[in-house]
Amino acid sequence: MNPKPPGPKRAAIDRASLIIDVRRELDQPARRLFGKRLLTLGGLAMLTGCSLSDEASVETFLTRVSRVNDRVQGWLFDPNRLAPTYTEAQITRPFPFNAFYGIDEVTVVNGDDFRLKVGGLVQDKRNWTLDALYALPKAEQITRHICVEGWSAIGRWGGTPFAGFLRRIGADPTAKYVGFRCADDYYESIDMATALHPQTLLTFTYDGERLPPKYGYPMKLRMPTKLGYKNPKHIMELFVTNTYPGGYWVDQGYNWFGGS
Ligand SMILES: Nc1nc2c(c(=O)[nH]1)N[C@H]1C(S)=C(S)[C@@H](COP(=O)(O)O)O[C@H]1N2
Ligand SMILES: [Mo]
Repeated sequence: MNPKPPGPKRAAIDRASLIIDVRRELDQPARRLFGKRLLTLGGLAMLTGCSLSDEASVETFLTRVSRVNDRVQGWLFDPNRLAPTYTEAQITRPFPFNAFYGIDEVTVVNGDDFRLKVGGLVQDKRNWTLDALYALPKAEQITRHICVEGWSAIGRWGGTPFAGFLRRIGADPTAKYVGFRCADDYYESIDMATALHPQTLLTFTYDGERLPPKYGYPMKLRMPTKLGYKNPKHIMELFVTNTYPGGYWVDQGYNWFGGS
């Protein structure tokens, strides 16, 4: 965490004053775009590589925030820029499991009679069997998943580009949101620009194998431009809408844009 930037010394890291400092930093004119879409502290800590539990100074954290801001806002907030991809050797093994419940309570969906429901502002509302989904054009990527709880991990997901799927069902691309309902009562929603982002994949495999229950069988929407909680697992239903659908964590106070 060197070199030491100038500025008054501050003692222990205090969450409240950190937030105030980050806000002040982001209020500067050059930071405005980023400020509007303020990341949570957890997300910022992850992206800066600073652990706020160590002795790192507030000043250094803020310097990193500004740097990350310039480097990251491109791919995190610009629908045309790409998130970094990684090599096979960089994959985190084992990839962590996370949900709002423990791993022994993972939802197991029966694939045989599974049908993905599609609704809202789409022309073709037919349900999809897994075989029909597996027959769609394929794409795979190795990207970093960042969880606001303070960990990140690199994984390899395979599936079909979501933009192509939305085109196929005749989704209205001028609609504001795509919402998701999951088998475990989780729900999420994303903005249309992210839904159409080239790296947004509807995924059916993890590391070359069928997605196991813990990682979201039968499918997970994988968006390397969004933090972990925006990436719904166990998707049962999706819909296109102009009515803000919210999300499981967002409705408990997390930032919806969810670059955070
Ligand atoms: N259906 C569902 N999707 C979910 C969650 C969940 O609890 N249920 N948790 C989210 C969070 S906070 C994270 S970090 C990732 C974890 O995905 P993983 O188990 O594949 O690591 O799933 C996201 N999607
Ligand atoms: Mo998460």
